[in-house]
Amino acid sequence: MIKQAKFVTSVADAGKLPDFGAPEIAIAGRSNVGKSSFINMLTGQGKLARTSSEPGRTRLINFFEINKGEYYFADLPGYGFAKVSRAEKDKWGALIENYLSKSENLINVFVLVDLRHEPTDDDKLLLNYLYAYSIPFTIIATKADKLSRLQQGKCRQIVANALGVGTSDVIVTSSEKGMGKQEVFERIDRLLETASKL
Ligand SMILES: Nc1nc2c(ncn2[C@@H]2O[C@H](COP(=O)(O)OP(=O)(O)OP(=O)(O)O)[C@@H](O)[C@H]2O)c(=O)[nH]1
Ligand SMILES: [Mg+2]
Repeated sequence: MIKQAKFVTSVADAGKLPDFGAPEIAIAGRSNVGKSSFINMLTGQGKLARTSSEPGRTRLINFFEINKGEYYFADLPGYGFAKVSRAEKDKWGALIENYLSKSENLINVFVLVDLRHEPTDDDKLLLNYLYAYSIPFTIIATKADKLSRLQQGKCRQIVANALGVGTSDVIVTSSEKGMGKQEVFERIDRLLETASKL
């Protein structure tokens, strides 16, 4: 459960990462996949993380404090957006990579993928990176409301196969409908419990 949430700070430079001394969960995924909407759904604050119909809007890492510092969300810039320059892509890529490799408090990366589409090469690149650095992750499929119940099941399997995880490892969500919230909170509780024992 999230009782309190607030925006804390934005970071454009991985050399200036904040250290809150509390567990951090990063929200990663392609541009427009629904990262900011997902944070808004979980916190119950529709306008906490800025969302946009224009892809590629979140260009910074935005940090959100949850439950008065119990843990933090790091909303990462979306990757794989075609309409930005090579230089800008490299800059975002470096920011994300630096964050993932340097963050002291990162306990898990929520990798968001659109349930309707096969994961892209960029998604697989991110997962390979997480495997290589032994960073634990959770696969979250978004925008389930755009599919029928039957299609949701089929697509869940396609996503899981493409990413080399079990079907039950893919949490199906819809920020529009508040779907999957319970499962996500259970996951977060387990992650925090594990982190507290380290
Ligand atoms: N139908 C539906 N639309 C969604 C859902 N989640 C997000 N959207 C829409 O998808 C678009 C992008 O959502 P954002 O939350 O801004 O996506 P983002 O991943 O934060 O995007 P960047 O910050 O640009 O990387 C917006 O128009 C949202 O309203 C969902 O669960 N269902
Ligand atoms: Mg965003």
